[in-house]
Amino acid sequence: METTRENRVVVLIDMDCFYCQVEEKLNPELKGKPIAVVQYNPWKGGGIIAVNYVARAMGVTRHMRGDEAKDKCPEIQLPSVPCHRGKADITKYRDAGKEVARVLQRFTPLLERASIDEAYLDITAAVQHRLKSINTSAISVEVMPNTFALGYETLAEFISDVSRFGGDCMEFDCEHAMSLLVGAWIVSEIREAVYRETGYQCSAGIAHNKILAKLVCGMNKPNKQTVLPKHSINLLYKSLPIKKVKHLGGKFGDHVCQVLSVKLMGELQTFTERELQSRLDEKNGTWLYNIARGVDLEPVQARFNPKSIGCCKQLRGKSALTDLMSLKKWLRDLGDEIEDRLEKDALENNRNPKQMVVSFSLQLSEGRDSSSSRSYNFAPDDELCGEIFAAKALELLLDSAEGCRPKVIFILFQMKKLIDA
Ligand code: TTP
Ligand code: CA
Ligand code: CA
Repeated sequence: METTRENRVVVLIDMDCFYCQVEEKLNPELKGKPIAVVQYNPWKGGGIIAVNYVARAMGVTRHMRGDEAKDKCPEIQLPSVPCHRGKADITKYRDAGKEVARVLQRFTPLLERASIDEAYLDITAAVQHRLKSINTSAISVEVMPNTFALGYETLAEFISDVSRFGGDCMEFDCEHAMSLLVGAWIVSEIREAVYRETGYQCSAGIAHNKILAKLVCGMNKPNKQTVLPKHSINLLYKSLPIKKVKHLGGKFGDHVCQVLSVKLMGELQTFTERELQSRLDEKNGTWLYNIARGVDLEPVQARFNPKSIGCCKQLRGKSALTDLMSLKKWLRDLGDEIEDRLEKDALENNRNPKQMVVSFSLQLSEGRDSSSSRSYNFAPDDELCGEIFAAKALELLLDSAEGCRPKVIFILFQMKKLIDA
């Protein structure tokens, strides 16, 4: 098979109710019970950020307060995210995410971690290798439990379609569908290895590019995987809101919907590439034209470690910082947190940052905010410690506030250009 960028087998693995699974592993008594993980803020029992599937079945959802969850489900357990320096400390979840990624990494060098609990894998090479060594009649429902194919009632129907069409149908890219099936078989084995070695369950989406793999990953959960054959893309797009697609969830997506007066992915197919280019711009027009046809050429990047290390603090409403003392305190806390994480990163990955970017939002008057961002390149003799980070950040912040007394509502520290120490 040709390995063009159009015929890859790309997978998104996403952990099921991740923070809950981490808590259940640390405290096995929680297993099988309804649980939700809450964020530190004690108001009304804390904000829920993860809900396990037992609790979901009882009507508990993310964004409820802990107290509401208790109303819905009195026996629910609510472990909370630990707190350090006045903010959430997610070290244990981050470490668990890394533990999973280390297992995934064994199956392909093309692994791209996308968030704390997600990674893309390009397994095209592994699929081709297996296709050479097996008789395709070995592909059966039994070798890939909990697998679904979009557009089919059962996986067996998809398998039988793939064997029947044998490449004589225009719409049906049989060769690629076969690769996806073999991909699903391999992904079953990958997920099994993750479970065996870490105790965590995950779900997966299997398609020919990142955007589509991500779209179908969440369709069957937990502990399940979903294949998207190319010929089912239009079925998916018929009812899929544009805003659900990666890169279209934010302002750009709003702009697209407004300029073109559309809401669903399927509606985009009525526009020519030229039309899209003239209503948006050349680059975005082409990108949209392609994705409207299920084409996304972005490769899976081999990347285990994040490109930058950052931490932030929202200080909305009453917690907005108005005096220099409390501003200094928060900058120092964030600086110290970054120092800890950089130390860990230096130990694990032998990297040091060459640049620091500080972003912040200031409230100028009621309802009027301004955001800005300043960077500082470390000098060779700068010490990489919280005190220095905080001092530099304060300089940058005061400099951009131009003498007026700032009311700070958001601070973000990012360490960039992480290069071998
Ligand atoms: P998600 O993958 O969005 O959700 P999930 O893993 O809890 O559940 P699902 O089975 O539906 O995938 O997020 C991963 C973890 O990130 C989640 O367990 C908690 C954390 N998280 C937050 O801290 N804040 C948030 O707003 C979201 C969405 C997630
Ligand atoms: Ca998840
Ligand atoms: Ca996720």
